[in-house]
Amino acid sequence: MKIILATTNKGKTAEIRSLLSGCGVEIISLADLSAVQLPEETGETFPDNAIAKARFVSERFGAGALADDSGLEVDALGGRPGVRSARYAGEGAGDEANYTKLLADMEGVPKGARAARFRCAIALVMPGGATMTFEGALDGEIAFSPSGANGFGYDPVFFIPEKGRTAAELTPDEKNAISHRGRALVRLKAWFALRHKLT
Ligand code: ITT
Repeated sequence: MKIILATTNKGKTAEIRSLLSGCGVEIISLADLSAVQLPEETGETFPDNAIAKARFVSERFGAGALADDSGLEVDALGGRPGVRSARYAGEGAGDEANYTKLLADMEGVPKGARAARFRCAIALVMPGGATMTFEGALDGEIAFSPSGANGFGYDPVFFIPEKGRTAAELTPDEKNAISHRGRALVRLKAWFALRHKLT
């Protein structure tokens, strides 16, 4: 079965391709097809946004498609930045601007009230429209200042109590083993593996 990945991000494509090897799926990157503009991420939830992107690509090419959406939810901020994580400090804002705004918004919030989680939703839309979503989360808390140089996004201010470090202080392998994206991908892989066994 051929599945188009609704991202032009080479890192994500390589990661998903290697994870799904042996499951009877051929992953095709959007970057290898004619240029398409993915729909704006206007949904209110991560699954909504992932489904919108996967459905768009599935209908456009008449094939199965996979898409993901992820972000950070902070309890003390009522779940923000949530689906607006990438543009929290404004359209086109960089990682540092986003986490600096987050730290400013969290000023005065004491340790013990700084719980947060990364969430990831992966949507699979089959030719004909059948749709499934797979989700993963990583619990942590917002640090008082950034530390660590690995990763991206909010990693330097996302402290993981079970590791005693921020996500930016983990190696890529350590992060992948516990991350929201890693966990959602494991669930997706289990579904493909079962399907492969049954067909
Ligand atoms: P796409 O082109 O694939 O949409 P993106 O950068 O928008 O790439 P996501 O939608 O997956 O990536 O993530 C949205 C934002 O959530 C991202 O810009 C980060 O700020 C934050 N985020 C998601 N996963 C993260 C992680 O593992 N570590 C740190 N920040 C993360």
